[in-house]
Parts: sequence; C-alpha cells; structure tokens
Amino acid sequence: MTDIEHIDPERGDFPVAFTWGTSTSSYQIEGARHEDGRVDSIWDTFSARPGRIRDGSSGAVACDHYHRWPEDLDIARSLGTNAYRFSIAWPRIFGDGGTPNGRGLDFYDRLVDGMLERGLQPWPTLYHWDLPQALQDRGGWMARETVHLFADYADAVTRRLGDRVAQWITHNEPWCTAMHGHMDGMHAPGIRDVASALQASHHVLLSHGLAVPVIRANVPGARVGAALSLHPVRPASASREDAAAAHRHDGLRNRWFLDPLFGKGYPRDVLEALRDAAPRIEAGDFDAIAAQTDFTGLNYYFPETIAAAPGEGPLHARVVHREGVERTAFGWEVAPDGMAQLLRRIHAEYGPRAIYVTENGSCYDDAMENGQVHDAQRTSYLARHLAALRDTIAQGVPVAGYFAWSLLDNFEWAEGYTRRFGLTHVDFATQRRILKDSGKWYRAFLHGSAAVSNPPQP
Ligand code: IFM
Repeated sequence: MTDIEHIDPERGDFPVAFTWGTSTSSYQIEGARHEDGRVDSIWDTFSARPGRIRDGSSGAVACDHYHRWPEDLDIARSLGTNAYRFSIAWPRIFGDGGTPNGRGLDFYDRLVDGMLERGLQPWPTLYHWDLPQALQDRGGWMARETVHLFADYADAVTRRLGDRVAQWITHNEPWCTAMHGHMDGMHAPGIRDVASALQASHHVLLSHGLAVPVIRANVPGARVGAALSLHPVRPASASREDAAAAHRHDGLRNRWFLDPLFGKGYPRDVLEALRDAAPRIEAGDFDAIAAQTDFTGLNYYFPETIAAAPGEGPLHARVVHREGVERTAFGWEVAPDGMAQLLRRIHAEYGPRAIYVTENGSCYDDAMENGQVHDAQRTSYLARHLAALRDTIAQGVPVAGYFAWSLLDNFEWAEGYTRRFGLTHVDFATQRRILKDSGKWYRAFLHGSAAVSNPPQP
C-alpha cells in the first residue's frame, strides 16, 4: 500500500465552490422496466441471454429507484453533497424515433425538482449504455443514423429540463460502449468484432459532437462535457517492446477518445495498427467531434501494466497481472497516484476548461454486522483518492468536482448484483438502504467535522 502518509484530507483543503457528489446510472438503479411507456433497452435483451450476467440477473427491478427516488435523494442530501450525477434512460423517452414519451420525461422532471428541493445540482448523463433495443435492431452504434437520433433525443430532453439543468454530460465512458459492447462482447449488445467497435466509437464521438450545439441552443448558459474512462498505462518492463506495446494500448484506451475530442483526430499509431478495421469517417466529422466543451469528466478506477504479446489481440499487447499490489474485490489495482497522474496529463496535454472526477469508487465484499456495514477498505480507498485529488489541485490542475461511485449498491452490468460499489448498502430482497461506514465517512468529511485523520487501513 502506498500514500497512507498522505491521508488526512479535509473539506477545507478544497476550493469553497467545489462540486461534491455521488454518481449513479439509470439501468443500474431504476428498475420499472416497462413502466410509463419505457421500452426495452439493449441491456434488457442482453441480460436475458443465458450466461451473459454472472448471477443471471437483470436491471428489471434493480434498486427500484424509479419508485424510491425521494428516499435516495434524501440520502444524497444527508451526505452533504451539493450535486448528484444520474443518467437518463433513452428508452423511457424514445423507442425508435417519433414523438417523445411525455410520461418518461415527467419522471425526470420530478427527479430534477426533487434534487433542486434538496440543494443538489443535477448532473444528468444522456447516455449511460441503455440504447433502445429498437435502435440496435437498426444497427445501433454501428449505424450512422443513431448519431442523428441521439441528437434528437438530446434535443427532447434538454427542451424539457433545460430551464433547471445547466450541466450536461453527453456520454458515459465511450470506450465501454464501443469496446465492451462491440470488441470483447462483455457488454450489450455483445458483439465481438474490432471493425464494429471502431465504427461504434466513431459514431458515439460524433453523436457527442452533434449534441453539444443542440444542448447549447436549448439551454442558455449550459455547461457540456463527456465522461471518459481513462487509465494510466505502464510498460511491464524497461524493454523497447513493452514500451511500444504500452504506447499502443494507451492509444486505444485513452488517446483514441481524447485526441479527437480535442481536435487532433485519431492517433496515427492506432490507425496504423488497426488499419484493416478503420472506421468510415465523413468530411466534417472531426470538426463536429471537437466541439468546444466546458469540462472533461474523468472516471478513474485503476492503472494498467502492459507487455508486448505478438499475435495477441488486435494490438499485440497484453495486460499483466502484477503480484503483491493492493486490489479491490474486483481485482482492480488500487492506485490513487494513478488518478493524480491522469489529471495532470489531461491538463497538460489537452487543457480542458475544467476537469471533474465524474466517477471513482471501489467494490468490496461487504458484510452486514448487526445492521451495519463496516467497509474499512472502501473508506480508506475514498480517503486516499481524495488526498491525491487535494494534492493535484494544489499543484494547479483545475479540478472542479468529485463524484463518488456510487450512491447505492446496484446492478454492476455483466457482474449482476455480485459487485457492490455503494456508499449505501442495498438489500435487494427488501430494498432497505443502510449507509455504510464509507458513506458516514464521506458525510463527516463533507460536513467538515470528520474524524478524518487516520481512516482505517485496509
Ligand atoms: O458501474 C460502473 C459504471 O456504470 C461505469 N463506470 C464504472 C462503474 C464500476 O464498474
């Protein structure tokens, strides 16, 4: 374990106007699969396929947030956060185009009003992976038509909510949509084809670019950005081969998304490595993708160590499992310095107007003891990442907010309900919520009264 001596973050170490939040997403918490006109998404279809979800579950009920949202927003308020990041379910608003579903929009209307009543600034994400199945049937993200339908969807939502919502995140983790969805097939729609993945990534990026001016036109003073999952990439050894493999891996993981968003087009080295799978790009696409944004969202979880692996995967590179390092129950390496490194890199190489950590969190096998969850490891994870964030801001990196993933235990995609990331424990049989020790720690930290010295070590 590293960094323990840096622990001791205090609310007062951060800018007064800092955004503090928690983060969730629609399919992971809402449930209410067919309520008020919601149609199926690709995750309803994917979850129903045998063997795709570890525990055979789905998000059909999840945290039942669709009905329990007042209680959930009360928890968010009680933590002392001033913002709440959530996502809007496209299949509640549109099936396959046509007229927006008013009852779906009504739900988010109520939700946004509920946030404002509780002093929580709404931070909606338009796309957190739940594409309407009807659009998948027409090609999904591999079809250029979806780009334009996304802009229409952004238009309908921002017309309805734009009088109360200023911050807009277009996409959550385009890498996952493209690569888990279309390259390794771990996520919906479960396709395994490199060319499809690159085409999907291009369309996701383009849809972001086309949505930005639509949002600005509907929301005076809007602040718009995308949330990217980025990873520090380290070579497994000092060899030239490993360094080159790490560079290629970084290319597809990170630069493939950052470069075009900041007007640099796709990285040449990746295009060369994957030339047979290159996406179809039309004139003007790169200008659209590089639409000026107001912030970049960083979803940070773990670093990766890469070795050369001739013949393996499209990049001839392999992720190396390092022994003897601290990991979460998911096997993800715990490295707060990796978050600091990424924040410095984004600032130095791309210079966004602001950066928000839009997700950061950890999964552990929590145990309930006398109605309490003593999740010392998650508390330590959170405290050490906040210490790293504090130090990074002190170095001049313009980070303006932090959202912990997640407010609630929820449906963790292909892992079903087997992975708990919440600051709040959810009993999925009774839907009872219990704030974990990590949630209490965040609450004490945000209230400035925390016994934040010496949070328990893992
Ligand atoms: O649960 C996910 C979330 O939907 C996207 N970012 C990573 C989280 C943990 O895997």
